[in-house]
Amino acid sequence: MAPVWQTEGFVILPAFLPADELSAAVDELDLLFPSAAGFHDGTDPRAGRFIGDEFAGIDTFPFASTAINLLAVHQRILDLAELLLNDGDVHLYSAEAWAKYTGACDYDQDLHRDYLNHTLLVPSTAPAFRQVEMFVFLNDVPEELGPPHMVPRKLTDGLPAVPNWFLRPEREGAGRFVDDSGSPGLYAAEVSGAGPAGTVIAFEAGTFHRGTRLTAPRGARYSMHLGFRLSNFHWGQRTGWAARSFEQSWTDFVHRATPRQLQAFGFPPPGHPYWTPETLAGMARRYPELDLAPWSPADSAA
Ligand SMILES: O=C(O)CCC(=O)C(=O)O
Repeated sequence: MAPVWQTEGFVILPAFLPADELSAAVDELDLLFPSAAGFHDGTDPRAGRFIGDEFAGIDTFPFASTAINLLAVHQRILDLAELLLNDGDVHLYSAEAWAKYTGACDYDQDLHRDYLNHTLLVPSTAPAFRQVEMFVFLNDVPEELGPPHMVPRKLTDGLPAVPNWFLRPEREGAGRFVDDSGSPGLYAAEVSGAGPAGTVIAFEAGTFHRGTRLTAPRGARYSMHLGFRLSNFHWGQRTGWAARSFEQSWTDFVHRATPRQLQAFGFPPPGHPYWTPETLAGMARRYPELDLAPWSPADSAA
């Protein structure tokens, strides 16, 4: 898996999250989004949000469901991030949940890399400096439900950082970040990420890809989009978790998360000098249901 990710720039892992480990999150999808029937029958009052803007279907972490929050840092997801980044100290810098519905808007995108809003810098091909993004399917995503399409790196390795959008043939655009010369070779080389629920598509921030159209009648696609980097690579950013850490959904997540999951958000690991009687007492007040034993000096020294 790791060599493929390095040569192709992405790896598609069908049903990487087994159904029984996905079900708690899937069962709570309705806390975030309308069901397919609720959207298409117009019976869900939240349906209007999704009309006309593909990005309006995105919720950001912390989500309204603790099970979905926990899934973003599921142990298999963290294992994968550590494997692909070749290091045990990974940081989750972005977590989004996304609902798309057939007919709500045009989900067909032009080929692009995501780096313009995932790093202050540009992607590096050096294995030590990679960021990994992941699409995680929460339902089955056949071709008719708009899976992302990926372009193998061997076709794009010679392309400079700018332009970043290579428009579909016949489309016109302007600006230094846009190339509208057609790029038929890139579109012909696309690999579909279609797969069953639990599929993870892991890709490097410099890998070209795009969202595609939903055509299935009364269709809905639910996914998560995660971004990981090594914790000391501070230039890889998209959000700061503290900005919403006063919300109850964050506290509910913290109360159920493991030290490893919390470390992915920036909690210092057990044994770190931050953990003192003073900070532990404060944390006990802020997060009254969090078991602080793993961070207590006596425990972590053991
Ligand atoms: O949701 C997808 O399938 C891909 C979306 C995408 O690539 C993007 O919005 O940058």
